[in-house]
Formats: sequence, C-alpha cells, structure tokens
Amino acid sequence: MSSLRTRVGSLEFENPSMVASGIMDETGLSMVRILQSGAGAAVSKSVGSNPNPGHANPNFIEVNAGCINAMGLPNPGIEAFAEEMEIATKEGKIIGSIYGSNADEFAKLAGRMEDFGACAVELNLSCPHAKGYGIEVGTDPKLVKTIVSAVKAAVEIPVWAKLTPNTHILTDIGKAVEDGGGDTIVAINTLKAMIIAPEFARPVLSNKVGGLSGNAIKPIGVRAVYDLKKAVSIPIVGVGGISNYRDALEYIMAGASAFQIGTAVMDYGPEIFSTVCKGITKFMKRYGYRTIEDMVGIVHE
Ligand code: RRO
Repeated sequence: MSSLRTRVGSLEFENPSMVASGIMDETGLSMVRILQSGAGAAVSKSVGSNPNPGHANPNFIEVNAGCINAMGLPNPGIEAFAEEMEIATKEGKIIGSIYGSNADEFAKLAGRMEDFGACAVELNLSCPHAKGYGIEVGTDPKLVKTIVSAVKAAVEIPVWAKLTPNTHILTDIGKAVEDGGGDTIVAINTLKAMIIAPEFARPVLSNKVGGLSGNAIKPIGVRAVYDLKKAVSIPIVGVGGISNYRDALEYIMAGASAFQIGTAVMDYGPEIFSTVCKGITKFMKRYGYRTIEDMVGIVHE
C-alpha cells in the first residue's frame, strides 16, 4: 500500500502538496477552498507589518511558459490578517508567510503568525522586486543567519525560509538558514525578469521588473533543490513551475520532502492538488514506492 502522508521536519501532512505563497491565499476563504480541493497545506500570501496596496497596474503578464508579476507585496498588514487566519486554520494547516526588512521585524511578525495558529512560519527572503525586502535581505548569508536565529528565538513553531534563485551563492544561503537553526528551506521564489512592449518602447509592468514563475522556471528550481540537498541536512520544500505529477516527482527525487504549486493553480484551478496527488499515487503503485520519503533525494544515491 502506498501512502502520501508526508513529514517535513516535525510537521506531518496528509499529502505533500501545498499552495505556494501568493496564489489564492490572501483571504481565509480562498485558503479554505485550496484545502478543500485536496492540498495538504496552504501557505499564506506574504504579510508585513503594515497594510500595503502593492504596485500599480499593470502588475502581471503572461509570457511563454509562465508569468511575470510585480504585485509589490499587497497585503492588509499583520493585525488585519488575524481574521483571515482564524477562518483558514479551522480548515487545515496554514503556513504563515511574512516579509520584513530586518531581524526584529521578522521576529515580531513570526510571533503574531504563531498567535494566529500558523503551524509554521515561512520567511520571505526572496521576492525579486521589493525595495528593502525579499532578495535585498535574503542574499547575504550573514544577515540570513541573523534573521533566522532571531525568529527561532521568538517562536516555537517551525521556521521555514524561502530562498531566491537570483544568486550564485544559493547553497551558502541554505547553510546560513541551517546554521541559524532554521527548520526547513523552501526553494525557489520567482526569477527577476522583464518584458518590453516594442510598440510603446516601454517595459510592460509599471514596476518595470518582476518575478518569472511557471513552467519556464521548473528546471532551475529542480537544480536548486538538488544543490541544496547536497549542502544541508534540514528538509527542503520544492516550488517553481510544477503543473503535473511528473514535475512534482522531479522535485521530490531532487531532494524535496514536499512541494508547492502556484502559477498552475491559475491554469488548472484548485483541483490541481488532487490531480497531482492521484498521479503520484498511481506512479508509486506502478514503480513500487511505499512512501514519499522513499523517493526524497533518490537521484543522489
Ligand atoms: O508580491 C509580490 O510581488 C511577490 C512576492 Br511577495 C514574492 O515573493 N514573489 C513574487 O514573485 N512576487
């Protein structure tokens, strides 16, 4: 009998699929819908200390095999998010994503997410286009270690760190998360990208640059997870361009204990979680794997 039950450190999930931060997760009810559609957990939209309207339109565009967004961290602010968390946590496991500009801010936000019932907190150290946040704090290993240690000292729930592929020192950053006591690495966030409308001789997005997501980035994400698996011993959650069970298996075999789906939810709807899980179960039966763990990092053997 094969089982999809999955462990990520001390946490256990019914299956390894989660919605990635930023997709159908800004409200309690949208997270409920994702969980009811078969996801093992939902990661919230990244929430900061204060309400933020995000960037002006256009802030999103489809490109070949993906999308480029520069939403600009829109969110209602941590205190207003309590209401959404109350609704969502009644339905299932919620990982609270937060962004801050320094260790103290991250620690305070993490404490609030813990108060709101999050089963883990995901530190956004990786948004590619946010002034003073995201990659601006997440590409310096020393700072990453300081932030992760401060959050660890502030909360009891597991601390996950979402990393950027926009760096040549990804494994150093991964090791900094581990050294800071971080429980799990999430890889990858979007890649810094741009699209220009030649007719207007201008970038399409109001912010000029944004983050590329979707199928186009899957091989980059799989390689990132593969490299991180060799560098750290803490669990990894894979994300980037997953739209079917084979994509998810690539991440698992590269070293991910679980995976997140974002952009593909827009193409296939929330049902994608049960479709991908059914595909994995069928694959496991056919190839004789009993647990997800049997496949995690198998390409390294
Ligand atoms: O809100 C955004 O613009 C955004 C975030 Br916080 C992120 O982490 N990654 C991304 O592509 N967009």
